[in-house]
Amino acid sequence: KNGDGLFEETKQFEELMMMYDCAIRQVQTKLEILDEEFSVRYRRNPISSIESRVKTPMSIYRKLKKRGQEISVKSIVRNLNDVAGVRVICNFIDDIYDIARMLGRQDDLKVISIKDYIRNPKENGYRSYHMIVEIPVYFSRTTRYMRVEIQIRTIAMNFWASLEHQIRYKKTLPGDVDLNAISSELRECADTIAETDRRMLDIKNRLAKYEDMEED
Ligand code: 0O2
Repeated sequence: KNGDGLFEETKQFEELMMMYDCAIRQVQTKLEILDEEFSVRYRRNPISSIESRVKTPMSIYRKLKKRGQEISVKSIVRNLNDVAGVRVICNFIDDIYDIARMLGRQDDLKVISIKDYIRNPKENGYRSYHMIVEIPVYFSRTTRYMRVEIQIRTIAMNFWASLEHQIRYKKTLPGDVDLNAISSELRECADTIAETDRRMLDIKNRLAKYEDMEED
């Protein structure tokens, strides 16, 4: 490409990243509104925290390259669903499904796909609820329908996924590190965490019944 072509592509890339950033902010606001309403209505917060990020140019490049896809602005829009990512950390498992249902009901948000790794955990023990959604973002001259990946998980699932992610992306581990042993131990931790999440939910539900009686 000549210099002008590169300039145009860079400008478009910069604009696209700005658009993904705006899409993230809209999804984040939707989530904050749901949490706020919940806290007034039920005196508790389903969302513990929200983390979001726009994928870095390097990691966009690596993903396209790995899949053998074209490296261009058009290709990013067409092929990647997770350039904009929002992670919602909930206290309890049923909060995850409540949030997912409430989001899915919103008229301006289109659910493109759902992967429920809580009902169907991955082989390694990974649990999380993934939604790819598309939302309109209104700019000065155009309306763009932007895709956002939303990962919803409990605090405990997030704790597990962070450590597993760190280990997975460690490029150089000393030769004497037994990866199989680590994997099976992680798997056990995932099961323990899932069991604990279920028990915590059960305790919460038992307490909620008691609170209802007090209010009556
Ligand atoms: P990174 O480095 O976190 O960005 P898709 O992205 O939908 O085209 P895929 O892989 O089928 O492709 O989607 P999936 O299964 O919904 O996973 C998307 C993201 O979920 C991953 O992004 C991770 O962030 C997270 N994830 C999925 N599986 C695991 C897992 O086993 N362990 C951990 N720690 N995270 C997981 P990336 O781009 O793969 O990685």
